[in-house]
Amino acid sequence: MEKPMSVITTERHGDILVIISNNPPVNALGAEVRIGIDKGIKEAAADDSIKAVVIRCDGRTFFAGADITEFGKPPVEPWLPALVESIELSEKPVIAAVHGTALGGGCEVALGCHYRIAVPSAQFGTPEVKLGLLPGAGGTQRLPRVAGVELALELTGKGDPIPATKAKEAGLVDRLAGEDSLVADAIAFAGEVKDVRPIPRIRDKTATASPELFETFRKANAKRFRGFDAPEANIKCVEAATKLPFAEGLDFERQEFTKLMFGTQSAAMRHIFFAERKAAKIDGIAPDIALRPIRKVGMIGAGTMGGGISMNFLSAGIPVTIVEMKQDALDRGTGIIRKNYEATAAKGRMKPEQVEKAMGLLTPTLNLEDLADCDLIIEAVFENMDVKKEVFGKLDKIAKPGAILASNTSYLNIDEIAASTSRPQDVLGLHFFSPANVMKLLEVVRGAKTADDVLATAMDVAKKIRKVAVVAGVCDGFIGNRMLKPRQFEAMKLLMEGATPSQIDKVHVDFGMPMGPFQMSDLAGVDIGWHRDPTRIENIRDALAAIGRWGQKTGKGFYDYDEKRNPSPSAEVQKIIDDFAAKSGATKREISDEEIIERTLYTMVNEGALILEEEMAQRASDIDVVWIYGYGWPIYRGGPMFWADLEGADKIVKGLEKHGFEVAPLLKEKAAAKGRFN
Ligand code: 3H9
Repeated sequence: MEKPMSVITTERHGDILVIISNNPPVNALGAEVRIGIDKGIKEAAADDSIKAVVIRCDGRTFFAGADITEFGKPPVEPWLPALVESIELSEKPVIAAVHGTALGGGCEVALGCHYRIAVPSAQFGTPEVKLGLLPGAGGTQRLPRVAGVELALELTGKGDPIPATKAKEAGLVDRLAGEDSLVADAIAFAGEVKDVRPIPRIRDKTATASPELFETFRKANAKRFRGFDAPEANIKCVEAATKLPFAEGLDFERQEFTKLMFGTQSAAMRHIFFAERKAAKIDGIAPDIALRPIRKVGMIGAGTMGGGISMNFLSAGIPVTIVEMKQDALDRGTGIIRKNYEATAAKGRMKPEQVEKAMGLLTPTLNLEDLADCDLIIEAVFENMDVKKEVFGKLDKIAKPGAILASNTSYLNIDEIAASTSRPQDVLGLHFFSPANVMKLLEVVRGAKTADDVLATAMDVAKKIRKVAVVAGVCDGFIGNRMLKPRQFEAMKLLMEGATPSQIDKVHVDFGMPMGPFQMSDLAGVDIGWHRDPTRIENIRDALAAIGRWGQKTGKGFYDYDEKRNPSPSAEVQKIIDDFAAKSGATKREISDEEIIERTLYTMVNEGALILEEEMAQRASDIDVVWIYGYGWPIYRGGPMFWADLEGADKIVKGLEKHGFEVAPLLKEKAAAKGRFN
């Protein structure tokens, strides 16, 4: 987007000076903006004919925060905290006129103002915690003083915004403007308050709370905050607002902010913020390429995946025709979709009429020909190449010209599938992750012949259904599952050499993963991919599956489970492991946690390097996005390739070589050049 000539302009409306920011796309508070506002405030102070000031933004939003691209670069004055301070200390009333999203530093600018007026659709929030930070321009000190300690904890600790209507109830907003008359209403408001003295400043208020409030908040969110540094820093700062005078509170906030800003967690989370946005861009394809319209979607298969995938489109208001082979499977599938929606409604996250609206967009059928008018058809049938080829062969005859044909395969060759049609340019992979209506990741698999506009349309559709999409090339398991393989393989080998499932899982959970490889197996089903022949026992998994240890669903897998699904180590499993180890001649030994990291996580990085070398991912940050949004890699470690940069490529190479792994040339190159992936 082109920058306007001057990002800050001023206008006079009688004795009111209006400072206007126009810094697309989101009015981030970069140096030019800060300098301009500062100048405007000084201009008002120096001019006796000005009685009050309004600060507002052009474009789609009020300031969406500090300019994150400036972080880590040499600071340019005025720094945001100083600017907020100079607004607050202005001897002429300053009014913030808010539309869109007043986020982070933007919210803090509004808090520095003496009055806040907002359109009802505006949102207020301090999402810094999601970047591993805290509102460092006085937000942690002013929010509790104006909106109460409880709300300040929610806003800063969790980072989710609140609507202007709620902000008004909390005292954060003084007045709601008409949706289309913000500027006029703000100027009128300024006229009303221009002579009011003393000028109301948030710094003059006090924040009080019972001491238990903080502990209760910590406890209630312990699971969500596990491993993260920023939530605790936010809590401590809000607590400081209740104990320290304002100026000392600001000092405390500054110290905590600086610690976070120069720590690795925030660097990782900022990396992911930009990585997620970069992932949407396809190298070599013009961003303005004409897209194919997607007005109607066809879904083949009403099982868990098909149903979940359909829900994404229904929720986005896009009609879906869903096909099954048998009536009972169709009824079961549509029944589950309804049940899922009703469960969401029961939790208050959807209105009953929205459930009906979504269900009204669903057309169940047993007839594949009913997909003839669909713009995008997604296949989610049994994971078998012959079955997929047959389906695509049929689709080729049914689908209208230009329809996009997608497979939800998680590892099969898209080019081979595409070759069973006469239109391989219209074919690609859309690999959703289970549960498909919940998981944010979508791997968009680009076949050798996939047309540019087909790929670009798929990326656009992904955004419409609120997925984070990453382009992957055709290879076994694409990006995510391909990297999972060495991890699973090594985890099994480690069992034979003396590690236990709980030791390996603990290392992964301590690292920040939601669960370890064996906990994941038990959740997904130990029998997944099993050949279903109880007499053929080739590995530990076969042995467990053969005796019904299928995981949580049968009450036992790698672990034993009680009625509440609490796991405990199993003597039966240990015996199976020991028997296999004895048969293979492996000598058992003490396995260190370090070795588990080297063999299960360094091997993933190694595979990631191969993926980059083979150009199966566009960039290292795309791999990070896959692992954050598809597999629960802790966001504060920035994804496997970002983490590799933190560990250092040379350390990873040494770790891999120690255990005899073949190291990817790209990884070796990085190690030799002390280079980074990101
Ligand atoms: C902070 O304020 C610290 C202070 O407390 C203390 C300082 C001392 N800076 O998301 P979109 C870019 S920390 C720079 O696709 P949407 C973004 O990269 C900040 N760039 O749009 C993208 O670029 P591109 C606290 C930014 O409509 C383009 O804008 N604030 C910033 O889906 C469009 O973004 C936040 O954390 C930024 N602050 O969503 C808010 N924000 O086109 C972060 C965006 O090249 N921002 N960009 O890919 C957001 O949450 C969303 O962008 C927003 C719009 C909801 C505003």
